[in-house]
Amino acid sequence: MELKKALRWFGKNDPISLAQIAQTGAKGIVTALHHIPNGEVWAVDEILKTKTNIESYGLTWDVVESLPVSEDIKKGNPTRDAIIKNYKESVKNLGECGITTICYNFMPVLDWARTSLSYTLPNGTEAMYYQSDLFAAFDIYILNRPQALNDYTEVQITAAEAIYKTLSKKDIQDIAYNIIVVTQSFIDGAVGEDEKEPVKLFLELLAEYDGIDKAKLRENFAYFLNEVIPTAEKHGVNLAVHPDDPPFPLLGLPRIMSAPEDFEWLTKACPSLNNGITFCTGSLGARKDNNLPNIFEKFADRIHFLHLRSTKILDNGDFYEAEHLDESVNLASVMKKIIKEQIRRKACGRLDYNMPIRPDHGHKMLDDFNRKSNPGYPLIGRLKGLAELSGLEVGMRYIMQNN
Ligand code: CS2
Ligand code: MN
Repeated sequence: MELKKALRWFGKNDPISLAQIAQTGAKGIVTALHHIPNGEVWAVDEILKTKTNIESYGLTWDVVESLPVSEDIKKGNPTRDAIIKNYKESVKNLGECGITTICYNFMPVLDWARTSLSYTLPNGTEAMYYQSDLFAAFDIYILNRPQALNDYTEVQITAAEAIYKTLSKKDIQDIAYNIIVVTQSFIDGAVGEDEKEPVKLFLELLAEYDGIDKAKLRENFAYFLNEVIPTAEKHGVNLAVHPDDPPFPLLGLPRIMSAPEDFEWLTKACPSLNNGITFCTGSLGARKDNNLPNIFEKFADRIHFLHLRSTKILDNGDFYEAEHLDESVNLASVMKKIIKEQIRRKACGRLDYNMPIRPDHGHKMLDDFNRKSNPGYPLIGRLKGLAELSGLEVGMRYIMQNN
């Protein structure tokens, strides 16, 4: 028995090809139908085209990441029922094509957010970085978000102002690009470069959440789950919500999948085991109070997909994406629990015992600097992560079997 190791592929527009991924040791692919607009049905023939293409490289399509949840569903707009109907249709079609794990998120407006996509580490590799004061400077002085000043302390505002004063025009463009364009286009699949007036557009998107607090967002999430999960159950599909990244509220937006109490809520809102979690150690690990091995253990039976990497949190709360096995996260302990859960599921006859894992992001390194890639998804950096995680798995399995 071996965990299903996978890499993400962004479809035909991904500068990294399936042929390259096939050489990394990955057996599975995590992808989406990026060419289909949010909210529309994924038809069986479209799903099969991608599936056949993946299989022609000796790989399998193990996970959909993501089947995006439209903003209208998150906001609870009257149009949501029609979009949810399409979502259910896509879930059914995927199930019928044998693709039974679907990752998605319920983060308003943003997906993951970083202030830098290319922070240079001492050995010359590049990582993604989140600097709180710079993020606040973006919010208060670049976006000029109307409510921003109410969301920070005096100390934070002073620090943000000091940083803002040091920024060049190019820095300002870069940070707006990193936060707005990259995360927005991640939601749609590929990173575009010709976004018009991103700040204005972004402020409009944020303003649509006026009056939607944590309780309201949870209510809208529960509505979605109770509509979609019965369809997932019927077609043998597991849904796996991705945690908030970073796991705290940003830009006045509520975030509701950040910590164990949120997963507790998720479980109660819709108890079915098909209502599951993507256990992303990198996202959850950006909060010191999230104990990853404990969280895994508590929600193990509904973890359907794993993103493994570590996050290094600095004393002031800033963080960066460290090497996959960096000691800041106890991935060895997590791996042990994953293997235990796999064995437990198999013993009780569950078909979904083989939870797919992927290394999530990777550092940019070596030949990655000569090749285009989506932010966070360089080839060599992820290959390194995958190789390290595979080694950890083999070693851990050996120790568990021989003790
Ligand atoms: C991913 C997320 O790149 C990443 O950090 O883990 O973008 C993830 O794909 C989405 O949140 C899932 O909907
Ligand atoms: Mn992740």
